[in-house]
Amino acid sequence: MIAQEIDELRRLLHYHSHRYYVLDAPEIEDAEFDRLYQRLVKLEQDHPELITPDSPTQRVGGTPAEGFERVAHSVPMLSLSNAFSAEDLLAFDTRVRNGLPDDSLEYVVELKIDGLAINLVYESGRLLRAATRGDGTEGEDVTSNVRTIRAVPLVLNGQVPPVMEVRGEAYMPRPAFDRLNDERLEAGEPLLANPRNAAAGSLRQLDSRVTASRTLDIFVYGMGAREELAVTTHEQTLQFLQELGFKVNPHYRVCKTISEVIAYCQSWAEKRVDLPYDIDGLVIKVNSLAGQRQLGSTAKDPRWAIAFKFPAEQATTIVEDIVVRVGRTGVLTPTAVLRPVRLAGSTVSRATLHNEDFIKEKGICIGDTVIIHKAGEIIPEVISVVESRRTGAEKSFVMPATCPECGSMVLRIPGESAHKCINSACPALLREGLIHFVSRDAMNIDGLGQAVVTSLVDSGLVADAADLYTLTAEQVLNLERMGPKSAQNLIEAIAASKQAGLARLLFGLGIRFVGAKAAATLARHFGDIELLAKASADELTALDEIGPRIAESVVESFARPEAERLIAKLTAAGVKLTEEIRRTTGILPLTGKTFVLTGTLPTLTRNDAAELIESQGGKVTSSVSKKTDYVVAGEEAGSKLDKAQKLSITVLNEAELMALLGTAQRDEEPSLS
Ligand code: 1X8
Repeated sequence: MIAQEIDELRRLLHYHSHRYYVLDAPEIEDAEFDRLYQRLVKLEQDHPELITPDSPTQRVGGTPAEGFERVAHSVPMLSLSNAFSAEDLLAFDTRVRNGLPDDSLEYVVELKIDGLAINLVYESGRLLRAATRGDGTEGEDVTSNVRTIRAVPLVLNGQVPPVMEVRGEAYMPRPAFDRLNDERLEAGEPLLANPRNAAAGSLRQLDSRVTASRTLDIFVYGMGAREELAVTTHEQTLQFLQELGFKVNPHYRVCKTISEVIAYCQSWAEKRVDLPYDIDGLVIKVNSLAGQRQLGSTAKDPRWAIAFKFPAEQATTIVEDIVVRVGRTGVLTPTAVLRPVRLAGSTVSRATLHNEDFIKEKGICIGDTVIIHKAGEIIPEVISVVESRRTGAEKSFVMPATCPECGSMVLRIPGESAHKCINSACPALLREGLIHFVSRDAMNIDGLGQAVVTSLVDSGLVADAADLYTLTAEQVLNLERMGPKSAQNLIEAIAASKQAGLARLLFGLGIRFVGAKAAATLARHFGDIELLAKASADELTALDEIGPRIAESVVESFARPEAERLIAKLTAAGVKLTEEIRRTTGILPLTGKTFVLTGTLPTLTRNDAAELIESQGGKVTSSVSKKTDYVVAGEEAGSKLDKAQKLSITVLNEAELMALLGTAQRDEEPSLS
């Protein structure tokens, strides 16, 4: 009687938890589910002899394990070979077609879940064991932890073979990951780098109660050991697994051509961000199981499947060394030398460590395993140290007390995290300054890479930026690894850069705080380096987007005697030190403004005034309306002035008009070149 009720409750709970956790389509209220669950708990408490391991109440074990036992997989869990491009997929298709000549080939394309591969062993339809992939032959027994994943059926539906191995990927959904990290932040615990690491950590808990408190999920995608089944394709395998009660990812597609496969893969590159879990690519498999058998496997991976990998945004690698570079301002920047690793589509071997504080904060040591990502577009950065990989052989980093370039003293700038070489003649300053001078947004000199700049500086041929312009092809040819053709090209590229103009030149000079934008503003306003060099800080700050910090730095830079010498040398070399005064947007200062002229102005004729206004983009109309911006009024202005006052439109006299034009006009003077 009691046994019957217990059976019925288990059947109901099994059914509803499948609806809830696997199908994401509950049929009953949570409260109703809880009521059934509590009833079962009660009955089992009263009749402990009736408790079975596959009861829904038995997902979470009571006592922590000592460690994880190693278990052998009866069929090895192979890895997959990788494809990083459409070409790689085409090559895969060619290999498959060579191995399966006369087949009507089909592929199944599935999402590649970024989690942990798990092998589930069922005996007579009951979950017997769950193991990690490990080295592919032998993994760790994580049964008690995997049992806490609600989407893992403890009992299978329907008729099943006596022994079955099911493979899938356990993962942590992104919302659960965010929640977990929020909690850890609150508790002052170190944050987890990504959902994958969080899932791995959760599954490696010795206390399954901790695992149970973490939301993990699973998608299954294949089988290891299997008895003879009626299925003949991979697609049928997926459907069969679904019928048994497993969670199969719904986004799989059967494709008849590799172009279709490629298009489907590419479509996920963008759609992936909308998924509530991370995928790191797609898996492409030959659909026919007979075809799979015919192709077989290499020692490492099956020939009938391949993983198409998205460019990774994060990667794990080892800090082999920490080197210090001196930048063009003399600031020492520590850089991690990494064991090369693929990241976001390229191979990365360095990451910036910014400064000493950053290294201390992250606790980065030489020899550490670290997780890196790409900050912005290009520069890789270290996110965190994988402390569990520490061996004790790691070495901590100390900022050098002397400059690695010139041996001068290094000082930490008070109030900043930067360390700086105190030698204003440090060769690094010249070299790095030149590298900046020739860079794309500055003088844009092709063929002047770091190596060439370094040899130019080391050989003494170039002691400042102006020296570049007196180089000859013969001198350049004498540098290492320079052929006659590239020497000639370089000289031509240098000559061409003479016309780059003041904005690029100013940016290239590397004046502190003067970025490309400020340089352009200054160049367009002053038009000539001589005028800029004479400008006061007040004149500079009067300009839009030029603050006191930039102004002071500009004034200070031009006050130095070296600046005067450099300008003289650049002038002598024929480098253009002017800029046409114009606006990048092509918009004139009075564009969009409407004027009405009325009365007699003291000196300007009406035509003159109109021409001046129009030359700066303004429009002159004859009647005053709400759309009028200014009314210019002279002697004997009549009704138009009255109307302007009624509509609260700004009224200008001639002097005020000239002032309005004047401020704008100064910007518009032709350049002095
Ligand atoms: C790994 C994964 C596979 C699939 C999905 N996610 C993965 N991480 C799949 O087949 N749908 S297959 C696989 C492997 O064989 N190493």
